[in-house]
Amino acid sequence: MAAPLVGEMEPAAAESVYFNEYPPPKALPKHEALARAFIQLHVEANRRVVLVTSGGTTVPLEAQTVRFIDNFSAGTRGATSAEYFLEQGYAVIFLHRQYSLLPYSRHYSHSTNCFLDFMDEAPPSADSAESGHGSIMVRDEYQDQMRSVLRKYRYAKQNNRLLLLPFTTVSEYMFELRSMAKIMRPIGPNALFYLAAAVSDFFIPRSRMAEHKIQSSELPAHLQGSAVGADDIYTGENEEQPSNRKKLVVNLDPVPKFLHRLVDGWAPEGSMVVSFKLETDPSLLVYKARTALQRYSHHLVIGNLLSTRKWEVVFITPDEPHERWIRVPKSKRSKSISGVEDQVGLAEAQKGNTVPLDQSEAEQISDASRDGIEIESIIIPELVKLHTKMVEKKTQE
Ligand code: 9Z3
Repeated sequence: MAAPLVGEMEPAAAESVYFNEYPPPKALPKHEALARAFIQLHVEANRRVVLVTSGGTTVPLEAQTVRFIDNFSAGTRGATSAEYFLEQGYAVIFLHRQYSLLPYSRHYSHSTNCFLDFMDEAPPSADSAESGHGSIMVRDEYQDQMRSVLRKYRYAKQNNRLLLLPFTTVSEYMFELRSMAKIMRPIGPNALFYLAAAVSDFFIPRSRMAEHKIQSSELPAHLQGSAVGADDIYTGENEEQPSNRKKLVVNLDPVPKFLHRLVDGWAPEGSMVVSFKLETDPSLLVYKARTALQRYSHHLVIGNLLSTRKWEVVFITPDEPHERWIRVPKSKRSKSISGVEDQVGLAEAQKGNTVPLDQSEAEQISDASRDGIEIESIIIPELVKLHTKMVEKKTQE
């Protein structure tokens, strides 16, 4: 009988197999020390702490990695949500894919919002006459927005409210998640897990991974050895029109689902765990989100479709109303190049469960952003209400 795949084992057994197979990330001891100090500070202040995971994960094809599989996530959901959690008084551990979007700097990074477009060179003043250069300044039309972002950023930094921890591969993500959850134990019910990272579902186990760069052409016999075996590269013999070009066939295993272990083992007693479910097919979203909630027995699944994720999400909860849609009102939707507005509403199973936004709330929110409302500005306050309820229940027990 073939040995079970790690993704098919009991959660605790899968944990030890998986974590024994990989070396922990080099940065882990440093991250753990930073997180311990961060948690200590916020336990003393009796402050709530949220672990936000954000961005994609890579799946290396080689141990000395030249090539990897990746996914679309830029970390917008995570970085934006972190800002709204900070606004709600939470301290945030931001476990993110390296080089994905970060809270606050996201407003001025990457090519869509390049920081250089916000700046200008002032004409030379009397003081700068010698050099002939004016100082660099923020353009008039961006002053207010940038001041507001800068103040919030500096507040978070100076008051130790935000801890940024990067990862790259799916296994680094797993190690970091496990460590952070355990380190957060002293926080108890004040801890919240907000798992927005797009974690790869498939990977190559370490035992089957090529050590060196996979070769695209045959090596002479005396150089063959540690490279990927001939079985993994085939020449297309069974094709109708055989080609001479090499193909690479990649055989991936399912990544073990560690949400069970997070909920039942790693996370603090009484803490709240929120996972995300991403689908592209509207007819599957609610079903898959409900199934995830039943399977892992946690507290909330936030479902979203790739094409409408900036305008609507669904809260799937164990308690009434079970399915609750959160939507940005049509007039306040931001523009999105990849989004498909026609698909808003298609995934709703039980019509009429949308959270109404009262007018003043909507106006307040829209002032904060030039391009319409960010859906996270609605998601986070709604989620904080649920967390508050849980915390209150736990403290009464
Ligand atoms: C999400 O569903 C996030 O909302 C997005 C955010 C990744 C869609 P962006 O970074 O996108 O703002 O561009 N995250 C979770 C996706 C995921 O991998 N969920 C797992 C699944 O669906 C469960 S943990 O099976």
